[in-house]
Amino acid sequence: MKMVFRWYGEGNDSVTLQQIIQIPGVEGIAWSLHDELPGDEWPLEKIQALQEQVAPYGLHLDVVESVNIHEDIKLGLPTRDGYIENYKRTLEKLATVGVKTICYNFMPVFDWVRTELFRELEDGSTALFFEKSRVDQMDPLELVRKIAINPDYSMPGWEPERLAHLSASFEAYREVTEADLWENLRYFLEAIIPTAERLDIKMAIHPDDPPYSIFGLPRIITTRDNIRRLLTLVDNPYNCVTLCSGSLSARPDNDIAAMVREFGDRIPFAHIRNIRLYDNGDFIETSHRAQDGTVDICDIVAAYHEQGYTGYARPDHGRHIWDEECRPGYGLYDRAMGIMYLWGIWDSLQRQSIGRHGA
Ligand code: DNO
Repeated sequence: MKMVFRWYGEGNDSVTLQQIIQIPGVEGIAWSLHDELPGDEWPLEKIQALQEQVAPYGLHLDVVESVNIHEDIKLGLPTRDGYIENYKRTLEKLATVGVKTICYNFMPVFDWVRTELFRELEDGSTALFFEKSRVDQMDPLELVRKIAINPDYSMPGWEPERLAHLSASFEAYREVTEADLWENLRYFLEAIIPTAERLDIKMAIHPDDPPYSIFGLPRIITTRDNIRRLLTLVDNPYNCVTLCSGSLSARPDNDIAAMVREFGDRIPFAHIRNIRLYDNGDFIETSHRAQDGTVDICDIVAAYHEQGYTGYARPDHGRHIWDEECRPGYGLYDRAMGIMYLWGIWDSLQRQSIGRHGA
């Protein structure tokens, strides 16, 4: 298991590279050029500038999270071919600094969705929260209208300055079904995977978060069956998945450890975090410790260990603790503790297996 830490870049992140190297066992950052828009071809100079900035810390740049996909590709519009060419050229440039894995997602309009970013837990810390009934009952266009009149109605991702873009996107997706989205994903993968293979870069799709349709938008990377379908859609070792335990666990029928055991070497990147899922479908993010949530982190790490996992892993969203001011879910303290928890499980499994083999 090769541990990395997500870093948003100087000026964009409250965490510094100096702090990251002080977390035991972290060898690289999961990074991106956050000011590039989906569909843009990334400038080599900017990639190299980041490389120079990070080099003194001895951290590698093997994992990019994310190179985002332009909506026209997800919508299957004729303009997609130009954006796919840009994507390929970006891959070529990333290969020059040694990138090995790219995390991306194929979620229409939104990336992860939450209803609150700072919901208080019993211990006074705060964390990202999803209130299912609120999202289920929401008519997205009605919400757009409401926020335009009164910004107090807005939710994360629904800020007043995004409203025009949101209503246009909902309009564009009105006729797009899950079957269409699968077809558009296939088209993208068929175009991109030969380039990725030649460059030795694994394309690792991130599951949808939460893993079901919301606001009437199709979502397809949601279950074990659908991940199986994704991997056979273009059956090539470079077509892979970022197995995100927290995202997938918002469905009680998703058994993450079983997925690790089944998908094995098609998981070049593991996001490991816990959530507490309630019976009504709401969920809140918790510490990484198994007992604090409903996700059996111990079994998940054991499943990776059984595989002799050599891919990349990172802790995922953390709580906001000790008065830290940070990007929602991306503070230093709770994620650093998460890493130590993951190493604790891993190292003791390692000791046991060495002991067993030695005996
Ligand atoms: C949430 C992340 C996601 C992920 C993208 C990948 O914090 O796990 O935003 O980076 O879905 O494209």
